[in-house]
Amino acid sequence: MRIYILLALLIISKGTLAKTIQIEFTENDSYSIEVAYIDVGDTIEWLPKNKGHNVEFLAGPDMDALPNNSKINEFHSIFFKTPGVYLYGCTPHLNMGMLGLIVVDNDFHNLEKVNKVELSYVANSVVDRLIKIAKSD
Ligand SMILES: [Cu+2]
Repeated sequence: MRIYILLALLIISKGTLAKTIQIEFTENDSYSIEVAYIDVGDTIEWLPKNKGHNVEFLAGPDMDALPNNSKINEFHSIFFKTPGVYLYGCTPHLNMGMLGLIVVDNDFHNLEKVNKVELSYVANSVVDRLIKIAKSD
């Protein structure tokens, strides 16, 4: 009996275990993971492996309360508690296409708004590409 309870507890804790994903700033002015899939309760950490980059949120499920931006060359960590699609970029390079997408809980309800964020021609084409990847995975 005791072993079954232990097993059940193990399964429950494994199912709800929050994870942390690490994304690096690459030497090619990009993020090492362009499209990240996480669940509510997970954390993303951005590692300043290369200089001159940061994280600036451009869209999310709650446009009035976007996650915090980071300073250039700083480690950044965000805990995600709202399902939906998040778009972010590097402040000095986002119009060159240094952008990333995060999908929380496989929830695409705010995709239209993400797609409507006004950016440069190059950045918009990158957003289109990232959305295509996100929807096909
Ligand atoms: Cu950058």
